Amino acid sequence: MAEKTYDLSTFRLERILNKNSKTKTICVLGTFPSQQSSDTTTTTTTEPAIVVLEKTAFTDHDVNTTHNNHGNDDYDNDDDGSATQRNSYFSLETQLQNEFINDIYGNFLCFPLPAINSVKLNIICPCTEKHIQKYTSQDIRIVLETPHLYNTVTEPRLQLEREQFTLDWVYNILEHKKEVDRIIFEDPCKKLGFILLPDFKWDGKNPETFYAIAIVHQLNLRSLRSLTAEHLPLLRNIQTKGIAAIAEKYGLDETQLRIYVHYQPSFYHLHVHFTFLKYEAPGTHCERSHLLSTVINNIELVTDYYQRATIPFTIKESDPYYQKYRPDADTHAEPIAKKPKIGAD
Ligand code: M7G
Repeated sequence: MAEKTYDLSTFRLERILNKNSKTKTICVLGTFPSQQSSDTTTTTTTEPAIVVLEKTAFTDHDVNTTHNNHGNDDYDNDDDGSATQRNSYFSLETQLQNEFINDIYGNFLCFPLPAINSVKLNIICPCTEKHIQKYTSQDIRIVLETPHLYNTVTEPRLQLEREQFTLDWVYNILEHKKEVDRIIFEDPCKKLGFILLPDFKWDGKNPETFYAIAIVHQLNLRSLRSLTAEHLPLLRNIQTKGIAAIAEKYGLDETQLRIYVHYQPSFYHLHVHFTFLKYEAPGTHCERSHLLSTVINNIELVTDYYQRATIPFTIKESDPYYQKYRPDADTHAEPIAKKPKIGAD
């Protein structure tokens, strides 16, 4: 199948779903035209799309001034000896618009070269109602998922195909159909193996915002709730080999990495997040992220820890399932026989 291409000028905005001045992101809903061909005719329809724009973080290279010492040279010599055009804010080509200068204080707008002025852009097309919910700014609530709630509310929900995000992108990666050239490391073992690759959210370049995910080859592991002592070798393998691969390729030490799983995840195929510790990646708050080292330790101490634990997670107020997780919902009632006896000898 031919690779999809997008022409941003054909996008039609429907509404802004979310924007954040701190993370400098904006997320919009709209449509792209789509051509459908039959044997005789070609019709143009539209497909709903979410577009996420994010201003990228500065890199050390952006503020390089070494070329300024070489007079009129138009090119810098990179470490590998190749010549690249200057791409720093401090270059002749950068335009400065003077807002005001007051004594020692200057205020400007700066228009740098396009090469260092890129914006990261993610497209989800065609998107579903569930994607729209995920990307829409909404009030969230924290709920406590007991094992009983997991079995009676979460698990049945996961069984309903339509409630889940499709995992096709995951299988495309595991089957080497997509993102093959982006793979950082692969252990092909069906039981202990995984693929480590840059996350969708990372531009793949700036180490300050490093973000990779390890996707397990085992197909039956959904989330934290699936993990028992049987999976300790898999988890330790991801930890050890993931850390080694990242050190080799990106020069990041294990003490500079935040390695964790989300609960609840958006995608119910077990994967582990690796992010640069100094980077406040989305989803690193304590109500969602569980450090892999803690997960391993909890299971070492109690083999069925994640089947017995009450695990918090956040849910959007507008989510139809929110009411089922509320403390006053009758779905909380544990079968009497299973209730622990408090104070029993
Ligand atoms: P999650 O904890 O299930 O959900 O993590 P979250 O998105 O709410 O954090 C799934 C991770 O997979 C996220 O960090 C996504 O950015 C990443 N991801 C999602 N998709 C659709 C892709 C993809 O197509 N390719 C890659 N490389 N990463 C993806």
